[in-house]
Amino acid sequence: MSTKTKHSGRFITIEGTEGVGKSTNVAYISKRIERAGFELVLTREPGGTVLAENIRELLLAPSEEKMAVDTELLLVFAARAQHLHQVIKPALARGAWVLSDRFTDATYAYQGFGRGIDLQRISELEAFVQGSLRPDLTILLDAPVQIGLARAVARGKLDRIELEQQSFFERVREGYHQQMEKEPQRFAKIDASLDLAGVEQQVDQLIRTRLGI
Ligand code: Z5A
Repeated sequence: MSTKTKHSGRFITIEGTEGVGKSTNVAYISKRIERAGFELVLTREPGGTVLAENIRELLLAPSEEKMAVDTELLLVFAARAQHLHQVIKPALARGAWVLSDRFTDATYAYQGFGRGIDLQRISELEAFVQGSLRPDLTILLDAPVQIGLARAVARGKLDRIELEQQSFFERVREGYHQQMEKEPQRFAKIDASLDLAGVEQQVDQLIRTRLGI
């Protein structure tokens, strides 16, 4: 199918706690967007460019030296600045759709609610790095923390952040809920505790109603 041109692209993000199925559903949503004939840039955070993927490795590799929470926050935003400059902004400017596996809501949830960093500080960095750019739609895959963690454990080795206590992820999930309450029009919540068919059915419905494809 030929790629349709549009005057302005759409910026879609997908969020949730560990193992809820972001990667699985990103693949499914991508196919739907491409089938509708739009150019799609599929990306992720932290990462999405060579430099930002290097920062991702620093963020996720278990290390003997404990990473200070402010270091973690600044690395996340350093990677994001590069990602926006190199990938997201140029794609949106040419009318492509961008689908990112995580974005700044993850920073509010993990660094803000999880690590306890002042949300106002995160909001200042968000304004500095992004200006007024925000996602058009954020899909929140929501499931009890234990379900996602069990899926992540079954899949294999855990990274530095995945090794956190369950209480950390409970705060992260609560953070996502609060973000959604602040901006209900931008968020769409999916019950990710269902089996894959049940989740895809909800995603299908969401794509039809919110994206019109
Ligand atoms: N982070 C941060 O702290 N601050 C920030 O600003 C940003 C990120 C942007 C990397 O994220 C880390 O960076 C993350 C937050 C932090 N924390 N950690 N660690 P990531 O997105 O790359 O990593 P992740 O959250 O750990 O994602 P994940 O473990 O890859 O999970 P997922 O993508 O949500 O799930 P999945 O791989 O699609 O599915 C997991 C398994 O479950 C897999 O075997 C599937 O086949 C299975 N699955 C999926 N859906 C289902 C259903 N419905 N039923 C049964 N089984 C299922």
